[in-house]
Amino acid sequence: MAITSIDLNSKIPNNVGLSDDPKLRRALEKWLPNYLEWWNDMGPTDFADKPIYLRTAISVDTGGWAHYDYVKMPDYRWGIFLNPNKGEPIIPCGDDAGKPAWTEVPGEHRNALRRIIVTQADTEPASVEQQRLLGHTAPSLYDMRNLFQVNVEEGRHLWAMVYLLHKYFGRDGRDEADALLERRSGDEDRPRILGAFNQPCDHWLSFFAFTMFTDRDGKYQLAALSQSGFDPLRRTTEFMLTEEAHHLFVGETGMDRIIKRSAQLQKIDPNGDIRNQGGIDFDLIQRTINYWFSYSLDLFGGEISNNAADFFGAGLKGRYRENKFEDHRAMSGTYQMKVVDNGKLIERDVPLRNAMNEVLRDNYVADCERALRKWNRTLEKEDSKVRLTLPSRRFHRHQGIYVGHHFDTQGNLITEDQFAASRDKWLLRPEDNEYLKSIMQPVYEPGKFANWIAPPSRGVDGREQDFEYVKLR
Ligand code: BYC
Ligand code: FE
Ligand code: FE
Repeated sequence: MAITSIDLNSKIPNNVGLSDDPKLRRALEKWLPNYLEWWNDMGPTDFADKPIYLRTAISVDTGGWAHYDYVKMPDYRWGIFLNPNKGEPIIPCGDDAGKPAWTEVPGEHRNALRRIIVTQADTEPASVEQQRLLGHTAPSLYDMRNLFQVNVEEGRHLWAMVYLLHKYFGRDGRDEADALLERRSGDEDRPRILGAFNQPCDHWLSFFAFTMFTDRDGKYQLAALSQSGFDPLRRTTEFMLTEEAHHLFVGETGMDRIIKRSAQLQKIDPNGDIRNQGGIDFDLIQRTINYWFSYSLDLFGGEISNNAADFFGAGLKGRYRENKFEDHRAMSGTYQMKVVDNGKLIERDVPLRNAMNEVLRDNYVADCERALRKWNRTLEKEDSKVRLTLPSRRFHRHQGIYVGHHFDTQGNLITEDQFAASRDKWLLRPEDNEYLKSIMQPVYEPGKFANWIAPPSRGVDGREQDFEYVKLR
């Protein structure tokens, strides 16, 4: 069997030749019931017996990998898929740039590589846990279906990483794979690894902001790992990126639909009072943007980072589209960034390799700015004067060089007291959640949408908007 063709009859669908590796197959088949137990305990609540119109990966060809049909979530065919190799892969970056890529884990990079894979893996089940109650307040069957599509694919992303741990990291890898099912988002004693993945995501405004801003970190981290010298990691993250595009679509268009509807409700109301019409006011939308954008910026790690320099130098993690750069070693350049020095912001030159987290964050911020421009065009089209913005990247940070200092949303240094006094103006507050939960009543009739969100411009897989995306009866 060619390595690129998918074995769909296997208990675990795969294109990695599991049938030829009985030991690995047995280990993964032993992990499978534990995964399903985790899914039943911590995955979406209550909709396990409902057929959902989901896409499943059945091929790794760019054109035809997706197959759409009704599936009950626990029966989803979670599989292991690597993109095929085109030509002889090389190490894209770092000290060994240009040499043949590794098909086994190099001993000297074993710990670093395991850590990267475990960190990536941990985010996938975490997000499913954060979103587990949202089906109960879905604004439409279309949105409910998209939520569950994202959830099952995050589950598959966990499989993608667990495969690497089991195949390449022996006993340690198996232990890490087990631990991934034991940590819990938001748990005091055994939390998920990264900050954003322990924040609550209790309503759909946060769901759309999360898939917009936090899944987008996923895109850029996966893109950097798809420039890895470790060939299996590169090939698996390349395939994950094709699924990730849908998550970002859900987030960006979900926010856009809320913004559009809010502008319409503002026009309808005699006093321009959006809440009076049961909608989501723009200040609240702005606070949500500020909140999830700042937590997502943290996911890129410190601005000045030895880890980042080591990962790049070792060829484990490259830049976004590393192939577009001429110099893949990045030994000599510097990166200018603003640092706090003696109570003032000053420019400092940092060796380029140490600034690799910030370089990737730049790509991310530019992408978010593009989405904001799009949302503001929507406002313009609805004759609204409101404009939404991204806060400064220094605002409300919990990782990196700005921790311990306080900034306003423009990025100006302020005192702790000034920050505390404005906090409720800038960031989500408990009453926001109460209000949002009060308006988020489920809408389960095909083709109907909650009052606080505009319908999408088209359905899924060419279907109509009133298609029965989830069969609840
Ligand atoms: N929260 O040198 P530093 C996704 C830790 S999302 C808590 O500044 P480094 C998805 C760090 O671990 C993509 N801790 O950072 C999205 C280190 O700990 P130790 C996930 C944090 O190492 C939505 C210390 O601080 N993929 O796929 O250069 C839904 C100093 O570290 C945080 C990856 O993350 C934080 N935010 O970079 C579903 C890729 N940030 O050594 C899925 C793999 C840093 O002191 N991970 N720390 O114990 C990495 O490449 C790196 O670990 C990071 C951090 C970029 C995350
Ligand atoms: Fe993912
Ligand atoms: Fe995702």
